[in-house]
Amino acid sequence: MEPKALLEKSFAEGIALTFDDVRLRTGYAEVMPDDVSLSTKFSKNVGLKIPIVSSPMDTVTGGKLAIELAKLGGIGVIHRNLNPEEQARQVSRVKHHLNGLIERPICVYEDETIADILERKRKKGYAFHSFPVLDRAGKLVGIVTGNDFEFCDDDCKFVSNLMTQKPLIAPESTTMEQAYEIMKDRKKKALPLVDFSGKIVGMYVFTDVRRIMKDDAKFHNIDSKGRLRVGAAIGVKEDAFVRLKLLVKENVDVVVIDTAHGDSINVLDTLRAIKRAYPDLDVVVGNVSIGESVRRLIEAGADGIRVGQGPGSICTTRIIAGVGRPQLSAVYDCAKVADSYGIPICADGGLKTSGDIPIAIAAGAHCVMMGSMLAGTDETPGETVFFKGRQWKSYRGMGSISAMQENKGARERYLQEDSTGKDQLIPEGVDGLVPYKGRLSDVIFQYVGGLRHGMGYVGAASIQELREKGEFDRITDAGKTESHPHDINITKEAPNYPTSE
Ligand code: CPR
Repeated sequence: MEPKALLEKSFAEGIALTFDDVRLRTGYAEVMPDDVSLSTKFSKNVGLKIPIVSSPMDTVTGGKLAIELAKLGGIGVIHRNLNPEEQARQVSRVKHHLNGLIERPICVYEDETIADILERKRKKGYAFHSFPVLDRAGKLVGIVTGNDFEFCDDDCKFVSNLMTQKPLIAPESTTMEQAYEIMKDRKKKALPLVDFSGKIVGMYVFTDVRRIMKDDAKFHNIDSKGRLRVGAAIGVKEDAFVRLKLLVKENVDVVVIDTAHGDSINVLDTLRAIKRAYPDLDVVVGNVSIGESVRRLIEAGADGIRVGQGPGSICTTRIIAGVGRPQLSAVYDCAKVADSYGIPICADGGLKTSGDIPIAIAAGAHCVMMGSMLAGTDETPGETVFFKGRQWKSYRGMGSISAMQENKGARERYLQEDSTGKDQLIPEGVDGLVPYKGRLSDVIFQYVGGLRHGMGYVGAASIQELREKGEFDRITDAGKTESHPHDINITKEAPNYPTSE
């Protein structure tokens, strides 16, 4: 990245700037907003189709939001205010969401009774109804589906009496697209795949395949096996390794060592130990705001850097501890160091509108992490509440008093893991409500649209070009007032401009 005149000058004067201090200059453009490329990276080996990552916060990223965000091209980082098993389960939900092929289908034997199968279904909590039927030599001999169970008047009957014999099958190499056409054509709900010896080696189920085929897959952020990408937050020391064992088993794409002060001995030691134990797993580390911290983390093995100390909308760190660095200068300082190692920077926190995304990128970020801008959507955990005539959803800092009281992980993030009582805790964030925002896809559409327009104005055809070409003007209070709508009573709320709180 070339030096940025304004940010260099402000550094020299000892002044740190943030989003509202600047606006991007326009530049000669040969590219139209619709034609810009938004692909980028979250970490060395984990790509993104849009530069948006969701915060690992318990009011933002669970499995549901992570699925939707990855389908839109970004990535969600599952929070760690839940036990390791539950967190791994959420990761598994994301990884299996597009899994059209069931690699190891649950089978039944032809000499079992219907009662046996129903009992097993109940005990194991299977929510599906189609089972391939095997003989005791393990060969596929039939299939039973929901209809067979529904119309069965005697549970003592053997599976072999009810099953469809010689079911429709397909070879091992059948793709999901081919399976969809075959099942549609033959009106079959399931399609077992068999190898040359007649052994079952997989199965497609029509309802799953149809759901996947209907989604617009070209926007999906997927791994090399076609599964949605997902990240997960971990702590330091023992917490990290307990979680990692389960997360890696579920094929998590990237983990984020999630701490308020990333440049500290426990984080560095944990990072080195993770890279020794899991050399192929990408690890994003933070949070930091100083170039020298980035150097230490990268030298210790970091594959991505999370920048932001105190910009978060729910954060009180700068007020409580007097510490932190306005976000634009933090991103720039960190990016300069990270660039020399080829490691991506994620600008975490403090974004308020879509216009802050191109600003963060022009300052050096490869992607942005959002909490409040995604909070309040349908896909975030929690219910909507009705208050003062409108709908809201809760949003809270991970170091807020309630989050820390509820969970050790949140206390650990703020180095207070052994304190539990309200009187012993020093919160660095607040609890609150944000306006209900509707569907994540609508919200992301506006954010991505704003970014595209920004790139069009700058004349940047890619994220890297925006990082290179983006230059800033410092603005004054008058400039800021001028930037917002003024001298008008707004009568219609725009979908991308917050008018009421
Ligand atoms: P916003 O997008 O809401 O401005 O910021 C979200 C980011 O704030 C998170 O990704 C996280 O890094 C940070 N964060 C979350 N809880 C926090 C508390 Cl209690 N204190 C300081 N920073 C916090």
